[in-house]
Amino acid sequence: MVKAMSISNRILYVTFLSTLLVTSSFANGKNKTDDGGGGGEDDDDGSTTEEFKVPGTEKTRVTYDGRSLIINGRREFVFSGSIHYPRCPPEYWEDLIERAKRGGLNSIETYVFWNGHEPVQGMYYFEGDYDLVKFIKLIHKHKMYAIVRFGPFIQAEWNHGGLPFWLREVPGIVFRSDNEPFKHHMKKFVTLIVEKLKAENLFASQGGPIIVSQIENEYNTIQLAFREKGESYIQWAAKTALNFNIGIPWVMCKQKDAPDAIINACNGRHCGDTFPGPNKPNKPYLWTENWTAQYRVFGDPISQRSAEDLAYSVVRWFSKNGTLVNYYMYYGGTNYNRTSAAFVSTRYYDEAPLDEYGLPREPKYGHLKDAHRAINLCKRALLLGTPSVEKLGHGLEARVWQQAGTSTCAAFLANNDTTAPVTVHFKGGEYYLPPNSISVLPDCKTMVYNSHMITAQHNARNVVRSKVTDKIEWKMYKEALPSQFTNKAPEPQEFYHLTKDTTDYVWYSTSFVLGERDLPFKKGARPIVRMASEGHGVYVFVNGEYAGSGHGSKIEKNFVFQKDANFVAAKNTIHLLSYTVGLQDSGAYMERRYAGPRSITILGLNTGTLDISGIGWQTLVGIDGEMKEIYTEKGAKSVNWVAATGDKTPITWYQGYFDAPEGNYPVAIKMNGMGKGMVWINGRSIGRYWMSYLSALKQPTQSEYHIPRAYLKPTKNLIVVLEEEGGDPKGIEIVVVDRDTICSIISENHTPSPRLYKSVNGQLQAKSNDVSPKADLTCPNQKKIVEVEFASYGDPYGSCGTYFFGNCTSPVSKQVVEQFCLGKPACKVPVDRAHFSSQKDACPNLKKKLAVQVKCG
Ligand SMILES: *[C@@H]1O[C@H](CO)[C@@H](O)[C@H](O)[C@H]1NC(C)=O
Ligand SMILES: *[C@@H]1O[C@H](CO)[C@@H](O)[C@H](O)[C@H]1NC(C)=O
Ligand SMILES: *[C@@H]1O[C@H](CO)[C@@H](O)[C@H](O)[C@H]1NC(C)=O
Ligand SMILES: *[C@@H]1O[C@H](CO)[C@@H](O)[C@H](O)[C@H]1NC(C)=O
Ligand SMILES: *[C@@H]1O[C@H](CO)[C@@H](O)[C@H](O)[C@H]1NC(C)=O
Ligand SMILES: CC(=O)N[C@H]1CO[C@H](CO)[C@@H](O)[C@@H]1O
Repeated sequence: MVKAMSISNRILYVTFLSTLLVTSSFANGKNKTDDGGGGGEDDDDGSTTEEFKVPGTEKTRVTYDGRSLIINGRREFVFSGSIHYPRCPPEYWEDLIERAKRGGLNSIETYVFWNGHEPVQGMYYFEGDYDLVKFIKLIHKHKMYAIVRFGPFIQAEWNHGGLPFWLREVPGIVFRSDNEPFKHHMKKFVTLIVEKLKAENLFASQGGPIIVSQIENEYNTIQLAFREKGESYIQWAAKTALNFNIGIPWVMCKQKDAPDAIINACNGRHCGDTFPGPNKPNKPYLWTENWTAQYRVFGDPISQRSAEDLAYSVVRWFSKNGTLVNYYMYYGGTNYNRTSAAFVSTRYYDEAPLDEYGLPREPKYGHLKDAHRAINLCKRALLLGTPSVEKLGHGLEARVWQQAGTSTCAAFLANNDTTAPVTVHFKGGEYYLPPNSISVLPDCKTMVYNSHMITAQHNARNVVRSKVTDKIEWKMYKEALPSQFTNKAPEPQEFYHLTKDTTDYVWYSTSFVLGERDLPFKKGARPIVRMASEGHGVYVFVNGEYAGSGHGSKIEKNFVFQKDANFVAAKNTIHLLSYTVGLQDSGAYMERRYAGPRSITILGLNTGTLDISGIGWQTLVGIDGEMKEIYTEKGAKSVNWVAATGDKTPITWYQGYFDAPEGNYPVAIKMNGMGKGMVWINGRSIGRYWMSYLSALKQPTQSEYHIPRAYLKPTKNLIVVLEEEGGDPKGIEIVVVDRDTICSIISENHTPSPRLYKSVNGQLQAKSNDVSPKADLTCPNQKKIVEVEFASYGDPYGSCGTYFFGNCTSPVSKQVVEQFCLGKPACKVPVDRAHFSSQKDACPNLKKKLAVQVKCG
């Protein structure tokens, strides 16, 4: 519940409210319902705003001391999540912000994306996906705080780390170091953004939502490369930031020597255990990037960060003086068009609490929400008390926060051991701690949360072929090898210098004459074309025939292509279609990264190796279909499309039409049978796909690509696919995505849920007499439970979507769960022997677990 809103509403005050109102799905309109996962309860932490007041700070809207940020005179915890506006169409911003708020966040963090705002020097863009002001205003509308990281270097797996390409061409520039050209442009852009936000009164000092800003980003990682210029640059950056006088604190993450007034913040996975602390006693513990998973590059296998591990580190952080956490990412979204950095996949942090489609990924979303509740139940002890540490044994530790002279006491019991559960004794009580877990006792007695005992529901994502879009009639347009070029030089010219990052492609071509005596005499022996490239990939054609392809990787962009080909005793022509997949986003001297072919030789000739690197190379920037914009309705008319034959010719365009899939669920496209390229929907690029780059597990890194419903019309949507390698589009499927499979797995010795507690004047109170463990299930979107797909009371195992029976299961498991749940939008099934032991219990000594999987519909 929102409380104490007596202060004028220009002033921001946020408590951790959760309401019953939820938009039914990321992709649809206005229907409101509950998200499930135990949401919907009253999250009142019972603390009054009065008690967190800090004398004499009312005038400054946001300040800080060694304990916390002080916002409008009060100490606050900040639970923040990163959502990047250009990684999501604006149609969904509000849904995402609401969902983040329901996940227990009170703040949204974003970077500012310079190369989106100033793609051409002096030409600014703040509309559509780049409407930063609108995004911040929506955060304000939902009474949340905002953290803005100006960069302007942001890394973020974003093309060129957010720096515009034109910046590379400023004479004498060295990025992120002490030199006039860089400082001039950096200051100019940051000033522009600060002024823009100021003009809209968006800083907290003006009554707006922005409470913290950041200048630069993880600079310590490259500082040494610039020697004394690194030091003077960071001093200058600090001074520049402070001189804006925006009345809110500035941070620098991963900057251990952040100049004073600027707070050095931690980025990492386990800041509670790795952060050496602020560099001055009057700076609070802030955690600006807590990685909710790991971003992926093409070629990577699936990676996960478990909800348990994430919850452990967040609770640990707050138990060790932490007062602000930012989940990086809370919603990752999509790198549309050509916005991802080198080799980064289109899908970004899909493993975040809100998945790529904006659907809550359970149990991560619910379990973190519970962690926020549990921490808030300790708010008074944490913010008004003092800490002490008690060792309870090897790897066992109690951190206790007590307010002198009162009964206010909160404890955090950690078992930092990767192998064994332990029962610990603490203040006369006994507590079961699974390995690598931390428990929260808001009154130093009652355990309301343990990071490794999840009471929130789980869910599984279903990807279902759309019925409506079963068949797309594909037409194709094959690109011819170019014969007209725009540039000529002795050697192949540097790639980025040619493209200026307007396209992924450059054609390089040359020709040379071979005589009879050059070619091998041996029948069947063919000369080999060998090319060393600085990246990222190439398609090679010899005398009009496709010879093959090669590419580098995120780690090693350079590669060597080598393949035999059909050379003739006459004039031979080589065409190389060289490509890149985004600019690099990190490291020192980013302005000096190069790509493209470097040296080309013909091996296996009778007359020895022929070096053709310097014999004259013509170039053409971009490919024909792209230049003619044949991915738009209008541009499509400029070429001849014929029925697709499935003959797998490289550099072929495909087009077709489809109607919007049924229902309101998010939509994606599965690129089965395709190699590499890009997809456009009604003229808008949904990003690069790369199916042929397999991970070590022999799987594509990403097979499904998000099509925002906002890009779709009800009927006749134009889809255009550029296939570079030669794929066959007939395997492509349009799919709809849901998380209507929900689950719970819970044991007899689970902690109760923090949802069952509240704090009344700082005293912990159970909301009901019954706090025993229950499988707690709520369908998304007001749906009802239509089927119990799995139920076992005994020793089941597995995860949502794939549970298995163990050695002992109550024969009435399914029947009991059906009685509790079938036909209902939500249900709670007690993990109680009385319900499940209709007959004789076959395994009375077993600690029982209940696993339930149901389908909502
Ligand atoms: C919202 O719910 C109403 C009633 O259940 C339904 O008729 C309507 O189609 C729904 N609208 C959307 C956008 O889902
Ligand atoms: C937390 O802050 C207190 C008071 O400033 C300090 O004594 C203590 O060392 C800090 N704890 C950690 C884990 O840094
Ligand atoms: C666990 O404890 C060890 C030793 O005290 C410490 O070095 C490590 O950082 C801790 N790890 C975690 C994840 O808490
Ligand atoms: C995609 O990026 C190109 C530049 O790389 C730009 O010209 C184009 O407008 C972008 N298209 C969309 C739909 O954002
Ligand atoms: C079932 O029993 C077998 C043999 O006692 C044991 O190896 C196995 O781990 C048990 N399975 C489960 C799920 O407990
Ligand atoms: C290890 C890891 O995930 N690091 C990432 C943290 O987030 C920043 C975003 O700015 C990335 O650039 C890092 O690579």
